[in-house]
Formats: sequence, C-alpha cells, structure tokens
Amino acid sequence: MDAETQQNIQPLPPFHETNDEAPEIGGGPSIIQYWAKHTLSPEGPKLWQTLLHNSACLSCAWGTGGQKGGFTNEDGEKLQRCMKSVEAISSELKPAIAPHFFETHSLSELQQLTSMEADRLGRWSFPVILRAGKSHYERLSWDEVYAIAETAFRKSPERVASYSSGRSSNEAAYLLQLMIRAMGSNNLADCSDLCHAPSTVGLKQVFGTSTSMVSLESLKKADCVVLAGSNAAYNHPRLMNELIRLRDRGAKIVVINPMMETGLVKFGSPAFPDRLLQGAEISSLYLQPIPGSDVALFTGIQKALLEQGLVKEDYLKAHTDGWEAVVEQARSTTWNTITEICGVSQPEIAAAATIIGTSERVVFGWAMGITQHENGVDNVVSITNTALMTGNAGKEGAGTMPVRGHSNVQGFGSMGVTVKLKKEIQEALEKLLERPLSKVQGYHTRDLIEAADAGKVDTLICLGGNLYGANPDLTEAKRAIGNIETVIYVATKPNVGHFNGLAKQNTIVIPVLNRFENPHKTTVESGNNFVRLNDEGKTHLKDADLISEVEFLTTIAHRILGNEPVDWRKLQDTKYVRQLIAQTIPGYEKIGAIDDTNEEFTIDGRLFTEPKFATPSGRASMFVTPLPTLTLPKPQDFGVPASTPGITLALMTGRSYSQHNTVVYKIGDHYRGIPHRNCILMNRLDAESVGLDAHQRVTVQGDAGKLENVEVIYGAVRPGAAVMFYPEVNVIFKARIETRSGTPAYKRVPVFVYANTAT
Ligand SMILES: Nc1nc2c(c(=O)[nH]1)N[C@H]1C(S)=C(S)[C@@H](COP(=O)(O)OP(=O)(O)OC[C@H]3O[C@@H](n4cnc5c(=O)[nH]c(N)nc54)[C@H](O)[C@@H]3O)O[C@H]1N2
Ligand SMILES: Nc1nc2c(c(=O)[nH]1)N[C@H]1C(S)=C(S)[C@@H](COP(=O)(O)OP(=O)(O)OC[C@H]3O[C@@H](n4cnc5c(=O)[nH]c(N)nc54)[C@H](O)[C@@H]3O)O[C@H]1N2
Ligand code: SF4
Ligand SMILES: [Mo]
Repeated sequence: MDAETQQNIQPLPPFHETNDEAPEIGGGPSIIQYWAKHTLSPEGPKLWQTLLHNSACLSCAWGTGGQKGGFTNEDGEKLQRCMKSVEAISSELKPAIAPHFFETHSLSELQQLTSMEADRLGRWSFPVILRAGKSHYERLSWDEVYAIAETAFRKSPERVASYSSGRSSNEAAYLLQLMIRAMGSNNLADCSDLCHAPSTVGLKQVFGTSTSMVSLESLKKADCVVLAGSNAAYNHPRLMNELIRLRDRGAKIVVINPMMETGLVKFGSPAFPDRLLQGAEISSLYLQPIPGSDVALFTGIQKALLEQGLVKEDYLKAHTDGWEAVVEQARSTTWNTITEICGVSQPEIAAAATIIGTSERVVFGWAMGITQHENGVDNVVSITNTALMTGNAGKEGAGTMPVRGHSNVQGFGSMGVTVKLKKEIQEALEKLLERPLSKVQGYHTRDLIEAADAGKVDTLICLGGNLYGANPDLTEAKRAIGNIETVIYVATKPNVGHFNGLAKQNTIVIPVLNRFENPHKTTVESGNNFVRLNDEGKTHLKDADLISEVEFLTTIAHRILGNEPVDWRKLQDTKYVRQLIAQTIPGYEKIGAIDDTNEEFTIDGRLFTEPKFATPSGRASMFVTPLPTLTLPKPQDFGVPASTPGITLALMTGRSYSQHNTVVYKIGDHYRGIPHRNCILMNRLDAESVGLDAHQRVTVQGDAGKLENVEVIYGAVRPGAAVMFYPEVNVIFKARIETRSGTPAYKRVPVFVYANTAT
C-alpha cells in the first residue's frame, strides 16, 4: 500500500475544541494509573490472585483467561487483560453486606440509591426476603427459601418464567433451561433479547448459524475491518489491540458511528507502550451516519461497489441465493435517497466502498449501534449482504463478527436459554426428558414484561441481571414486575432492580458465588466461539451464607421434579452437566472430555473458512432490506407547547466509560468529557441553533417521561443525534420493538430538549 492510501482519508475532529474536558486519545496513561491504584491498594493481593486464577474474565465476551492463566488468550498470547476486567473483579471483591444492614435500612431508603451506590453496598451474602406490605428486607433461612420456591414453581407452567443475564456459567444456564422446560414452560427470557437477538435472527436466516464466523486467529489475517455501531474502545478493549496490530500491518479500519468515539480514532494501549501517550491510529475512515440509517449507508456502499466494478458476481452466483434482488435494489436506489436517509455524502460512501472492495479479506464487526433499532435485523442483513457482495464470507481473514456483550451471553444461547430453540436441541432434550417439550411459545424479555403487566406471570427466577433497570420505560417495568407473585433474584451484587423491581408477594434475593469462587469447575463461551474452562476457587467472604448457582438450581429442580428425568442432585457435580451438554448441544461434543483433558476448544460448525454455509443448500441467503423512513416527532407530540424553544433529537442511549451495563463504577465519562450521569452529549451546532450553551441545564423529554436539570455537553456527535447513559435514561422512553427479535430500539430514542424553565 502506498503512503497516500495509508493516510487517513478523513481529518480528525479536534475533540478539545468541541469539549475542553475530553482527551484526544482513548485509553492512554489513565489505564495504567487505574491498574496501579487498584493492584497496589489493600485489595491488591486478592485482585492479583483473581487475575491469575485459571478462569475467564467476567466482563465482556471478547474472552480472555481460562486454563492457560488469566493473562492469556485463546491464541496463547500473553498480557491479555484490560482494566475493564479489573473493574469487574474489584466490584466482586467488595466486603459482604453486614448481617444487620437491612434492619436499619428501609426499602424506601434503598430505593433512593443510584446504580453506583447500590453496587457499593457490597456483596450479597445471605438470603433475604421482602414480604408484601413490609418496609424492610429480612434475612431468610434456606428452609424457608426452598419452601417458598417450591410453592412458587408448582404454579401452572405457562405462568412460570425465568430471565437471565450472561455472566453465569454454561452449566448453570443449561440447568436453568432444563429445569424450566422440564417443568413444562418455555419462558426463558434472556438479556440477549435486549442485545444481539437481531444478529442471531439475521445471521441464522443468512448463514444458517447465528454467531460470529471469525476466530481470533482469522481476524488477525484481515486487511480491512469494518466496525459499525460498536464502541470497542470502552466495551471490548482487547479488540483495540487487534485493530492496532492490523493497522500496523497496513490494514484499513472503517468505523461507522454517529458519534466520533475518541478511542476509535486513536487509542493508547498499554500493549503498545511506545504509543501509549500519543495513541495509535485506529480508523482509516470514519463515517458518521444518522442514527438508525445503517441500512441506507450499507446500500450506498453496495451501490458504490457496483459503480466501481468491485462486486464479486462469480462468488454471488456460486455461493448465494437471492443476490439478484439485492443487487437490483442497490442499483435502483438513487444516491439522493441514500444520502438523504443516512446523512453521509456520496464521496465518503464511495471511499468506504473502495477500501472494502479493494481489500482481499474484510471482517465486518458490529454491536449495539446496529442491533438496537426497530430495523435491527435489516441492519444486520444489510451488513451480511455487503460482505457477500464482496466475497467476504467463508474464507480466512474475512467474515461477519457480531461483537457480543456479556462474557457468557453466547453460551446461554448455545445452552438453549432462548425462546427460539434449535430443532436439534429440542429433539435431543425431548429424548433426554422422554417426552415432548411444551409447544406453547415462550416469553422473550419484552413479552415477559408485557405478560407480567397483564397479570399472566406468577413466578419469576432471575439468574443474574437487572430486569428492571435494563428495560425501557422503568415505570412499566416496575408495574409489570409488581404483578408477579414471587420473584427470586439470584445475584452476586445488589442493583437498583432488587429495590425497585419488587414482586406482589415475595421478593427473594439469593446470594451466589461468582465465576472465580465456585467449588466446582464451570465453562463459558466467548463471542469468538471459544469455550473456556474455569477452575474451582474460593470466596474472600468470611462467614457468608452463599450458594453456587448450580447447587441452588438443582436443589429447586429436585424438590419439584424429584429424580425425573435426571438425578438432579447428581448434577451438583458439574462434570455430569457437561456430559449432558455434550450429548444434547450440537458442536459442544468436546466438552464431554474437558474434565480429563482440560482442553478448551472452538465449537464445531461455527467458523466458515470455505463458502459452504449451514443452510440446507449450503449457500448463503440474501434478502432485500427496506430502507428506513426516519422521522422525528414534533415538540407538541411530546406534550410540550409548540412555542417552546428547543430541539428534537435522535438519542443514542448506552454505556459510559466506567459502567458495566446497569452497574455504574464511576460517575464521569472521561473520554467523552462528561462529568456526571445526568448529561446529554450533543453537537454544538444543534445546541446553538436553539440558544443552548455548553453546561446549561435542560429538560430532556421522551414519550414516557422526562429528566430535568440535564447538563449540556458538547461533543463530536453528528448534528441531530445525542448521547445519554442508561439505566437512568430508561425512565423517559417507551419500548419501540424490533418485531422479529423483540429487541428494543435503545439507539434512536426521539427526545425533545429544551431549556429548564428555571434558568
Ligand atoms: N466495560 C464494559 N464492557 C461491556 C459492557 C459494559 O457495559 N461495560 N457491556 C457488554 C454488553 S452486554 C454489550 S451488549 C456490549 C455493548 O457494546 P457497544 O455496543 O459498544 O455499547 P454501546 O454503549 O451500546 O455503544 C454502541 C455504539 O453504537 C453507536 N451507535 C448508536 N446508534 C448507532 C447507529 O444508528 N448506527 C451506528 N452505526 N452506530 C450507532 C454509539 O455511538 C456507540 O458508540 O459491551 C459489553 N462489554
Ligand atoms: N437504554 C438502554 N438500555 C439497555 C441497553 C442500552 O444500550 N441502552 N443495553 C441492553 C443490553 S445490551 C443488555 S445486555 C442489558 C443488560 O441487562 P442485564 O444483564 O439484565 O443487566 P446487568 O446490569 O448486566 O446485570 C448486572 C447484575 O448481574 C448480577 N451478577 C453479576 N455477576 C453475576 C453472577 O456471576 N451470577 C449471578 N447470578 N448474578 C450476577 C449482579 O447482581 C449485577 O448487579 O441491558 C439492556 N438495556
Ligand atoms: S477485552 Fe473483555 S474479556 Fe478481554 S480482558 Fe477486557 S473485559 Fe475481559
Ligand atoms: Mo448486551
């Protein structure tokens, strides 16, 4: 590649000009400072011990650690642990909540806690219950726990449900679904319903399998990566090291994101000390589309590929079905339509097409900016269409790569925690249970909220997570959970859901051991389809009355189901759970030997290095993706007088730098120059157009509520768009849902922003 094409095509915005507080690179020395502060603190020795423990990182699904030690990835490379990992561990190493805490702290007091304050209460360390009409949580004996659980789970099966978050093990996930299905219910809602479900649906249609087809080893061979709707600099930091290495080798990185994330422009990684201070370049080209318009942008890229003669027609003919209509759509859609919908100019789109079309091996990665939209599945399919038109699926160094969320969220799907169970797993489970599974369609997360709201759910078990805080419209979420008779939260740490998502009769919290504390081995699956084995461990909590998730689930199952169809108590030895997984989960056969071999493995049938896919024909299916019609409501639609000076924006809700989903570790977001949680990041031009200054306080009104006294922060987001943080922002908007996956449109929330009347 010559020097000119090596250069960035797009100039960098001076971040400090739009916002004095924001640094000019992501990562950088503050990562080292964080490491030093925590590892040298009193918790340091335990932190190191945990980092070195043979178990997978708790935090994201990029996946690090396991049998080769905490600092090794699946390719055997060392120094693979980011500070997000330390954040997550440090939170788990907090002391226990004191035994008499709840006697002196009432529920109404606990309901005032912010996410960060709730997390800082410490570790759950004994079972508690909040009974209807009571003002305080009380300690509960295990006998009472099981007695209440037994009554609750004996309700009619379609009125029993679970919700889960992706941090528990494969073994716990497998047992959860086996127990719920053995009881006769399919109500297995999971956080992935709020997350990558559109990727699962889209990829399944196109390739017949629903996870990434790119291994870490394969990614390293790419000469172009397209990263759409992902803020990997915050949420998957080790991916940044791969991108830096790829850039060093002359590869191009095309970033697609309405917000110019500092760390996706330049990132200072401790793995590259020579560039820790000034940062290594990440994006070669940064496109900033209108939120929700990615289908139009990718159609534009396809059109430009056609115009530049870069579409691989031979590949399409040999390896895909339905390509003609997709090509025709790209050809016949006018540039005017495309650029108007996506707000990116034709030359910029053409530049992206040139990079993609002239690269030999392109990996397309994406995250929540693509999936959390009313047309999330279309977004995913428009990416796969682009990959296929350029022959970038089914070869080394290329393919589609959803960048997954929680560290074992993908494992939950593989284990059958889903309302869209694969036929092969269904058949295998029916064989195991010696009877057909219920035919009643189960509730995914949004259906669960609606069913509960309509009084159709009696019992809910939550294996981790924060069902209340993760959903849109917290008023609805609270009301819905409040209609459920019994809610059992199985958790390591307290969160706002435990104090606000309260059942009608009994709300119980079960304290559990985390991944590095279990008395047995467990496994997890990364987004790259790699299965890691976690060794046994110990908890730092003294005199705590904790249980393992596996023991808790099998005890309940045994009380309800006896020894049918499996000896549930025997499954407290997770080795036997792995035997069942090997028998019933396709691609997971190798887990049957892992106790003897300690050999971690890549799941069979997931990676494609030949263009032969898991569809019945072996060819990939291409589908036309309708272009979205993107409109925003008028001020009066928000119930605000038409004369109110203000601006309607498309709000992207998501994560700050120091938070893990609904759990907030630190209130500010250093890299976006945001000092606290109650801020809205917007473009200076938008603010000035309605007379709003930086740091002015405004009201942000959505269709379900408003937040007041919100501080305006200028940032490098495109005009018309804005950024705020969840879970706090979830009070202001209702769920608009992607109908094929059930995923809420968290990333294009219409809001009206106007000056506080008081100022
Ligand atoms: N440290 C840390 N790590 C995490 C998590 C965490 O909270 N903290 N959460 C985990 C989980 S469960 C998940 S799902 C992932 C989330 O990882 P991400 O998906 O990276 O997280 P988000 O904050 O939702 O950011 C999405 C990005 O999409 C962009 N975006 C918004 N709308 C659009 C759009 O319409 N088009 C495009 N192209 N881009 C858009 C936003 O500007 C933002 O940069 O991270 C996982 N890892
Ligand atoms: N507005 C808006 N809302 C969103 C999103 C967004 O981008 N914007 N993102 C959505 C996405 S992608 C997701 S994945 C969801 C996240 O939704 P959830 O997964 O439901 O929420 P988390 O905040 O990750 O759950 C954290 C809690 O899990 C528990 N926990 C942690 N470790 C363990 C463990 O080992 N075992 C058990 N049993 N419990 C444990 C702790 O109690 C902790 O407080 O939020 C969704 N909501
Ligand atoms: S990139 Fe993800 S898996 Fe790897 S160390 Fe960081 S948080 Fe853990
Ligand atoms: Mo997620």
